[in-house]
Amino acid sequence: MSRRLEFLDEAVEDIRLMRVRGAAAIARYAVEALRRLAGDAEAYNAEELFKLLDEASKKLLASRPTAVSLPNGVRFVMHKAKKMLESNPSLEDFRRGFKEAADEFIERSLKAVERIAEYGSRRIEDGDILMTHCNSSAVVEILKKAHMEGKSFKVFITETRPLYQGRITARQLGGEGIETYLIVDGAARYFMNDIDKVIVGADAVAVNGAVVNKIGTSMIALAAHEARTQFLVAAETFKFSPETIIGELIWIEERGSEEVLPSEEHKRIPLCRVRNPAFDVTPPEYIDAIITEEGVIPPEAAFHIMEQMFGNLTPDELASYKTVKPLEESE
Ligand code: RI2
Repeated sequence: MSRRLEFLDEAVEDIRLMRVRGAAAIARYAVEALRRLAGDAEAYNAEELFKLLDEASKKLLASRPTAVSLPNGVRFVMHKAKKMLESNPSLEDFRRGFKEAADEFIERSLKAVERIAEYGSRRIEDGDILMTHCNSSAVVEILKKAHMEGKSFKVFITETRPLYQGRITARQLGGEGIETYLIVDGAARYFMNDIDKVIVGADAVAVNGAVVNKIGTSMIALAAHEARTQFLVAAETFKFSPETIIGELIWIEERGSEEVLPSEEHKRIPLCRVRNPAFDVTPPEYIDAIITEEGVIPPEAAFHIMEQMFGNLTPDELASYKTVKPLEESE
């Protein structure tokens, strides 16, 4: 196997095994991997390099299926690459152009989170008791900004089984001097009457405004709805899924059973299968607002955001560079 493919396989494995995780982070990581390939790969001409990038894109898209930021990131650079090819560029110009496109995506992604922090922090009030689920960089940045602005608030964090990303959130917020309570996922409703606002991240937003996020999010949204607690989602516009406009569904990743039950113990329990979906879907009627870098919108406005972002793409282009069925699905 060539060095180029080894490097790519490592990037795919980093995402698949969640050594790199979080919807925004995996998109930037995949685009960074393509950028590196565009710089390093041996090719005779731009067309050959495009083919290598295209193959690599497909491998990266097979790493994790749900976070739509990943295909949107890949689509962003690959469509620019395709456009460049039309003018028969030299290999060097193509390499340079591709690297610029990758830098543009990464910069936009980071800027979007900054803007979201700005808008989102305005929704946090002094004295608020908040709740969050899993670990979202967009949510953490909102809370850091509100804290820097001198607002005082506390955050309930669900531990987020099976992988306990809630602990990462607690560490990050605690490191900033923000007071937190770590609770088991099942305690979300128990505390909901004390909560002013729930704020979570997103892996994908569908055309009807439904939000795909870490498993358990929809139960928390349901409890928030029942208690009339505000439910906010922080999502960059590249988490919006253009494929859903043309009727495609968002794949819900189902991960291995050992994340839930170690295999040694599993062997000792007869007739027990483990199901481990990583995400669920929160319907738009449980969501008060989605905080994007374009503004704070009602979920019903998702279509307009998509029109703005992807309106220039043909259905074929929308259908290209999709995530694909996971490499490994548990029974
Ligand atoms: P940011 C995470 O998925 C969580 O579901 C989190 O809410 C979402 O990505 C968004 O994260 P995972 O990678 O992009 O832990 O806001 O499965 O960082």
